[in-house]
Amino acid sequence: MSDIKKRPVILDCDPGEDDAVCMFMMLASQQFELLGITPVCGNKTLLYCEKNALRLLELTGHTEIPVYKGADRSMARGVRTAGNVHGNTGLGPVVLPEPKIQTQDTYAWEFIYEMAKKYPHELEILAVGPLTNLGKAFLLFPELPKLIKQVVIMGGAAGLGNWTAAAEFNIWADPEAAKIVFNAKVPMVMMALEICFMAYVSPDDLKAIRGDGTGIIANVTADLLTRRVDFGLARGAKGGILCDAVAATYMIDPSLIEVEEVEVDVDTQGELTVGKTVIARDYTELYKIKPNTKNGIGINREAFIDLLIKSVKTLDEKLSH
Ligand SMILES: [Ca+2]
Repeated sequence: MSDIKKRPVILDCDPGEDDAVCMFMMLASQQFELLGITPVCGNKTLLYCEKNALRLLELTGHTEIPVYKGADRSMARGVRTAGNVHGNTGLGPVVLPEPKIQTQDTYAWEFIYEMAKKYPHELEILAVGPLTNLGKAFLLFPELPKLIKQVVIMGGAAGLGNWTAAAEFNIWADPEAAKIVFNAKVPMVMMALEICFMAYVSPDDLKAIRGDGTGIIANVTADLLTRRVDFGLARGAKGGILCDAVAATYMIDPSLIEVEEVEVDVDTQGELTVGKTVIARDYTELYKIKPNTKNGIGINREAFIDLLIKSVKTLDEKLSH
């Protein structure tokens, strides 16, 4: 494996319970060189998201991966967070010690640009929070989009939103940034709400993730997911969703996810629809669409769960050595 060139990637996130699982999956995969993590204000304020990123790197023994200073508010709408959806700290019931490692002095958007110049046409960005850091990067460095291989996001919805009636949280939290990113002519891949609902975790999956209960990462992952599974079941679903892990799955093994080519733009003006990802398919009659995004429309759920379990086991095996 060592002589195979690794894929340079930056993880942009707002940890966040499902961000944590996404991070675990990326850290476990041997395919990537994780160049850095760029937290952003989202599920919680930046301070919490930043600390959680540092905590999760310490937990997994990956303190060599640098964390950069991200945006502490949206581009035009102040500080927007998900309140207590992810618990008081952002990691639900999981309590981790204060981090010893620290955030770098460099800003996220500068780091992204530097890495794009260092790895032109190779750098991939996995963005699973509001798109503020990327939006700023694209605004400040107009030549940046053409240097990036792809941006894979969790965000948006073809149909109903989960934060407002029309909008999914990540896009609602910074619609102006999302609009910049979708219009930047960079290859986009979107894992929206619909595919996240397909990729639910059942109570049996949760047991399998925890395994024999001796793995640190296995236990943390199961603890992060328990409330979500209970919440889903109480609402009549078959389990809980962990959105950001779906985007990590696309990065690791895109064959598990079916995509369609669509044109996506973001509404920043609507009275009721600010933050809605407006998706045009080929049956739009008024004009020929110009596809700018691959949108996930189907997932091999069993293989997704297997990949999740394998990732958790890999991290625990590394920790036990
Ligand atoms: Ca997230």
